[in-house]
Amino acid sequence: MKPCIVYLAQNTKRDSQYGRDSRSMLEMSLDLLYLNYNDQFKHDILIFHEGDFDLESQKEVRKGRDEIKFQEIHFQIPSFLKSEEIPILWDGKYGLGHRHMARFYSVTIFHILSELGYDWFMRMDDDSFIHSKINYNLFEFMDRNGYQYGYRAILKEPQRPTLGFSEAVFAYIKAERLKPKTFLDNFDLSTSVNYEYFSFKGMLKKRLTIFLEKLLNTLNHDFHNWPLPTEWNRLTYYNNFLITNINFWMRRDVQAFVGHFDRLGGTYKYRWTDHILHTAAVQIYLSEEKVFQFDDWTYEHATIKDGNLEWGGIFEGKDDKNNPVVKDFIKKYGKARHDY
Ligand SMILES: Nc1nc2c(ncn2[C@@H]2O[C@H](COP(=O)(O)OP(=O)(O)OP(=O)(O)O)[C@@H](O)[C@H]2O)c(=O)[nH]1
Ligand SMILES: [Mg+2]
Repeated sequence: MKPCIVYLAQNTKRDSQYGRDSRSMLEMSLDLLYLNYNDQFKHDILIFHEGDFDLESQKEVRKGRDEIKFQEIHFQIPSFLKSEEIPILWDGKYGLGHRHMARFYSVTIFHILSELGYDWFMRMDDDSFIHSKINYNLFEFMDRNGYQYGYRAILKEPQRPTLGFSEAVFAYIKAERLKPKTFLDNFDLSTSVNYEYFSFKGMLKKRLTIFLEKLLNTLNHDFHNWPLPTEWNRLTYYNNFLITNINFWMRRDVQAFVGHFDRLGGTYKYRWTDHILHTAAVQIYLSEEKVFQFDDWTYEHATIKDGNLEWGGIFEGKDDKNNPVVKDFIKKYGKARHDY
């Protein structure tokens, strides 16, 4: 087993997307990671950057911790997309850097790490903070239990950056005649707007139609489990912390799926981000028992704007009750927000 921990980082006191002090957050995230975990386990930590960490800054961040290695990368819009179709600012707000980051984590990272010889990785962002002591090796825990994808929290993604995504996934699974493992559980038939279910008659009609269509599906195509198309519930893995097996992502079928969505260009055109693609890929190709939610340790990932909690928050570990960090955070910003 050759695991690593990965950051994508920016050496700035004010990042262009959110105006945050990325450099200080990175150092704080690393200090907590070492204090609570990596002092014990000494995994390699790769910090990807776009050339803005010079040797002096690298030394300052590393602080003598030899496991930390800096890796320079350069982002560009892939040549198979037409750059004139891609908005410089998506919705007048999200710059290209944010979308490069999304492509990095949903497409390129697996190849880069695989070529470097790694078979597992854990993702941390500069605004990801582990607040509890973790006394077991996270990678060995995953491997020993047969898990391939681990996450810490679930996020209900807002509708705007998912428009068309689940339909595109549907198109793919139909054309490829796939039988998704759990992705389809996230389509709630009862919320369908195609039927007049406000009256008793309407409800009966709806149930009967669903039953008949399902029956027809089963009779005609017993290889699949496609439901009637309705709204996706948009529950996604909040993947600013994740831990996954790279061999899963390098599987031929998973690569075909990821490549298909990369070529569609939805990341750049519609801001279909890395966590919605991860969620779909994991839930199409991995059965439930291979996906694991950590809940024992306390994790913080919060988007704070003008002193207010916009998104995310602090997620208390069930084995770390009464951590003062949690109380202080909630007192200042309130409970975690992960539902739109
Ligand atoms: N080098 C580089 N890093 C980036 C860029 N955009 C984001 N990152 C880094 O990628 C990681 C994830 O970015 P975030 O801005 O936290 O994105 P996010 O988690 O989707 O957004 P929030 O949920 O609001 O935190 C962070 O460590 C960022 O510093 C970029 O344009 N260039
Ligand atoms: Mg973040």
